Amino acid sequence: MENQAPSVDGVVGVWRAVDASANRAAEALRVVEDVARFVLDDGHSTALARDLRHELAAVLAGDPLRHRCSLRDVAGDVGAGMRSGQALPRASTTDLVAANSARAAQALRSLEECAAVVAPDAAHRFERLRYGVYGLERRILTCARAQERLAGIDLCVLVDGRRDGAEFARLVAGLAEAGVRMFQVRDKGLDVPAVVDRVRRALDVVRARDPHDPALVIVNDRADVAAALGAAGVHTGADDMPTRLVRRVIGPAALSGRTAHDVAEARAAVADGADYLGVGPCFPSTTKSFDTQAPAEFLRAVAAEVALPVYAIGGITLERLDAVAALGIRRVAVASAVTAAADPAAAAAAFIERLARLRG
Ligand code: 3NM
Repeated sequence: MENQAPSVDGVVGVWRAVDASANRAAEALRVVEDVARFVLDDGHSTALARDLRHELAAVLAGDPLRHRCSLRDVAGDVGAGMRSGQALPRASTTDLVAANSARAAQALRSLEECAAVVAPDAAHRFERLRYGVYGLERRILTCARAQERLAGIDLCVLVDGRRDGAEFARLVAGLAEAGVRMFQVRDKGLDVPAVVDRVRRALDVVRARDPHDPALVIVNDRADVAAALGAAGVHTGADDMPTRLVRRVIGPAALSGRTAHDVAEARAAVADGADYLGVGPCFPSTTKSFDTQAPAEFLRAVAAEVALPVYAIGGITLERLDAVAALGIRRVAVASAVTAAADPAAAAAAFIERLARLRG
């Protein structure tokens, strides 16, 4: 059979589908934007959602799509008032984001298909918007999930390998006893077998202490070691494996932490799917040397813009916590102020207590 142009009735129907999908997409994007803005305090995702909504409005305002509502016929809509048997669950904020992202993406797919018939020039713009929604959803859900997983974990202690494995295990045990819920095993002087040994020991200690909810053991640099031993995650920086590749190694569930030294690195880490950020160096550090310190504007900007958990790092001491908090950062990653203290467990406990008070 020859290809035939759609009948007049068919075209009217396509226009009605365009009209309905346009409304659905705009409404769903507005819900996502509102949740990002008012529930999650996620400034960057809010701006991205608003950009998508504005782009949609711009496409819909052009010819011929701006005439779409002239064919609207609510009374004649066979689907109006139908109740679906099962709505998507809305038990949490993330369910709300997932449901409305799905709604926006479906509506945009319908717009794209229908526009191919009545407004072909617009079809590819709907397609681009749909991909924008996929990215936005991943971003919001990653931030929300990371906030949930790191809730109440304001202190990360960077532990070196000590003189031997037994001394290392004693240090970790003492710190876990003092309430430390997140460790990063970091010792640039250790070879890989020694890193494996220390990570294994740290995991044994935290799992023995609390099998149901063990403290997090994060491995510095080595995604392969973290994945092989089932550690909670890996922490990388600009000289290590890119964040997107880290995810391939550690899988979807483990945490991927990333150090950022400027706003561009912080944005890239978020876009690439990091779960938390380390930002610094905030102060001169005896553990790692730097030519310059992180400017306060950078730290403030990251705290304001990034919805992921953010840990200030570099020369953090108890006395400097107020200065860090004044920048809007409530979490810290600390090495020497804990591990070089005469009593590391007491030092860690003091950090935990002060950080809890700062949170109020
Ligand atoms: N990374 P301390 S600062 C490992 O800014 C590390 O990227 C930093 O140790 C960064 O608490 C730092 O002893 C050292 O200063 C943290």
